Amino acid sequence: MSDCIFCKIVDGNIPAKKVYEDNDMIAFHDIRPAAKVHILIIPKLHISSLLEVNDSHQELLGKMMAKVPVLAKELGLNDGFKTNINTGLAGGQEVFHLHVHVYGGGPASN
Ligand code: DGP
Repeated sequence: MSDCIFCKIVDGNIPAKKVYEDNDMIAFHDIRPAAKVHILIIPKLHISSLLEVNDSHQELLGKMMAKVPVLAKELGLNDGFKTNINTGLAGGQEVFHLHVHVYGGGPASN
C-alpha cells in the first residue's frame, strides 16, 4: 500500500535497522523503543491489523510467531520477553500494518 509506512520499510523506501528478513517477513528495531530491546516483526504482505486476518494467513502468522523466540534469543533476551499485537484504534494500534512487538531487557535507555 502506497501510504503505509511499514510497506515503505518493506520496499526499502524508508530506512530501518533490520534484524531479520526473508520472503515472508522482516523484523526491525522500533523507532520508539519501550525497552532496551524492542523489535517489530511484520509480514511483507500488507495486512492492516489482526482484525483482517483470515484462514489464508495461518501459515504466514505461524512462521512469524515461530521467529519470535529465535530473534529474541539472538538479541539477548534469553530469560524471557514480552510480545503484543495492538489491534485497531481501540487496541492502541498506530500503524495499520500488522506487527508483533517483541521487547525486553529492562527499561529503554533513551
Ligand atoms: P502500534 O501502536 O502497535 O501501532 O505501534 C507502532 C510502532 O511502530 C510504535 O512503537 C513506533 C513504531 N514506528 C512507527 N513508525 C516507525 C518507523 O518509521 N520506523 C520504525 N522503525 N518504527 C516505527
